[in-house]
Amino acid sequence: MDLEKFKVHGEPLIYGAMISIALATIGILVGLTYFKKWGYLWREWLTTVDHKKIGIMYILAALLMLFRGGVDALMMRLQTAAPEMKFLDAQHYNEVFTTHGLIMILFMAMPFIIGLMNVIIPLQIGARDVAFPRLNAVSFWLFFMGAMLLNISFVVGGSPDAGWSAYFPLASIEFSPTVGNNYYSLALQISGIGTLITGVNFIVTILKMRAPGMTLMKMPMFTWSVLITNIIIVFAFPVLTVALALMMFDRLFGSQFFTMANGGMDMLWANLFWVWGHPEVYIVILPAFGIYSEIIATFSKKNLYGYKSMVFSMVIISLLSFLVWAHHFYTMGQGVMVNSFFSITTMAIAVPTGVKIFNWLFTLRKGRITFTTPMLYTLAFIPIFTIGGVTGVMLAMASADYQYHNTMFLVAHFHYVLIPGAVFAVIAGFHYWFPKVFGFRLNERLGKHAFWWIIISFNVTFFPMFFLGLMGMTRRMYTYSEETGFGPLNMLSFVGALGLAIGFVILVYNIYWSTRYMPRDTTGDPWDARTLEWATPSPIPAYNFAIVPKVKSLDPFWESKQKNVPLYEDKITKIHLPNNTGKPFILGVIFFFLGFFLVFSMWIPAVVAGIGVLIMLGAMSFDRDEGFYVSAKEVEATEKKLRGETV
Ligand code: HEM
Ligand SMILES: [Cu+2]
Repeated sequence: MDLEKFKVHGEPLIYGAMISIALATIGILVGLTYFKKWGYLWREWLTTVDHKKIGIMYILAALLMLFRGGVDALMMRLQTAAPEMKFLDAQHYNEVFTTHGLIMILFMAMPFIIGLMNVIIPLQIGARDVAFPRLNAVSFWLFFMGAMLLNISFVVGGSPDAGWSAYFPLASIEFSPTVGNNYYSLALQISGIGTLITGVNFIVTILKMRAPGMTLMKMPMFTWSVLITNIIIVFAFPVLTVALALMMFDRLFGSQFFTMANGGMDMLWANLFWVWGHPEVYIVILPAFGIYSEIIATFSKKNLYGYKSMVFSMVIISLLSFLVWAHHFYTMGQGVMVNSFFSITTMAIAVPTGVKIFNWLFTLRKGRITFTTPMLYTLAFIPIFTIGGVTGVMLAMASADYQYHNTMFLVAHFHYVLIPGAVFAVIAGFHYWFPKVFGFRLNERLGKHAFWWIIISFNVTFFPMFFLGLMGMTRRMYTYSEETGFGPLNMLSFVGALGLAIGFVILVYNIYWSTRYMPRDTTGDPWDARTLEWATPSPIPAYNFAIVPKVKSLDPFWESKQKNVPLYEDKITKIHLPNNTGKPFILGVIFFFLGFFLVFSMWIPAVVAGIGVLIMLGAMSFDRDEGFYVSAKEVEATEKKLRGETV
């Protein structure tokens, strides 16, 4: 066999990455063996079907990917910090911005959101788990293995290099002959199937598993946003599935779907990609709106202003999100009528979004506001996201976009939308729900330090990019000459990126510090919050609610505290829970190998792995799990212990 194709050559960076990956892997293996943790890892995590643990694994993976995507970002900013830098060559710059974009959106923002939604949604609706706990584990392992597959591309065979949007013909085998874009088509496919399954699982969970009395219009806003998001997932992801399959055929088997010759259509890719890609942005941003709504209500001590219009505007946004995709390529020549249509639909999205912004402002009005860390991120989100939105309307004007298109102005715009609209939200949600999951708060002082570093540095990094774009600097440009005058603003942006890195380091340090020193919270409700998840003890027992709550109003927990409305009317009885299973993990591993073999066109191993997948699917279909019961006595004892009473 030709081993040459697995190797990546040339850069000290890559050798460095190889060595650090090898060292980290050896470190983890040795550590697990030394501390005898293999059994624990398998029993408690790899085979778990508990939505809370699956959620935590999603979030850990997302934090890891935030680090990877962040290092990519720093490398890009260093390379462009001054004219004629020689840090990365053109090919590596291409690979770095491609993996940065892919990882940040698909393997950081989305899993972070899905992680929070896993942990919180069943609690918010008063359920004991998601509708299909085992399928939930399948979702996680497919996502995780897809992410790993993309990540090894940097050191095995080479990364994708045609941008995160992988436009054809650039991404075709002719112009991108390395295995990089094979990784793209397979890694995204595997994790995308996982996401699609999540979509189905959460729609069913929210529609069927709500506590008695919780009508649709009594659902917390985060639950609403997640329901709508998962409906978008179910409609958008199949488009990606098909597009990626066709891409794989083109690259591996020489079909001609997206080529420019033999009847292929390169523009078809751009259309399919963005029919998925634009809704995808809303998949990460709508849950963020939900998170902010919860936080604003809690820390203003008021119920959310304009509940119905909040829901209605999310529904409108979700519909419009499918009708705007061509705004990504006004310049590709589809004519005035088409461009006008997409221009108008795009600008129309600003209306429901504006409604939400005003609702948040009205919720704040006359509220008793406490400036906690999650609240600070929420308050910072409002003006920063508005800058993103307003520049979006500028880009939406087709004729003006002929100037802005593919310049750094666009890069500035989408970071101004995505970072407050997704990253700040997950950080805020992380701080907000952390005590629920782990039973203690994160340190507020460190949290605020990190906040100021991140907020200020964010603006220092990205605001100059608006001007760079207007000066004519295009995106994906790996270097420029002195005469362009792009130097100083790029240097400023690099300094900002360093500040962002410092902010994130403080954030991670805070997790470490708080784990060691923060006092435990036994109330289960450290923020005096409103929704049902806060009615459980923290950390949350495996069965969530000892007694399923009865819901009579919006913000039922708040009502129960304020007006002494009882939440629980039944007695504690035995609770039924599903057993753990190793099959989803094994399925994920086989999928990983199937993907890997296909990337390198190793047909026989690929067929074997494919058969392995089918066998696993068969085995899982005929699996019968009777589950097990936790006795009423055990439930009572656990409740007492978690509430800090002695048994
Ligand atoms: C943490 C700080 C971040 C920095 C400093 C940063 C920096 C950059 C830069 C400089 C580029 C453009 C490179 C070029 O066109 O030459 C870029 C592209 C991109 N970034 Fe970020 N970024 C950050 C975070 C994020 C986040 C959180 C997301 C998404 C959630 C994101 C998504 C993207 C995407 C989709 C691209 C386009 C990639 C492509 O052109 O194919 N970035 N980023
Ligand atoms: Cu779009």
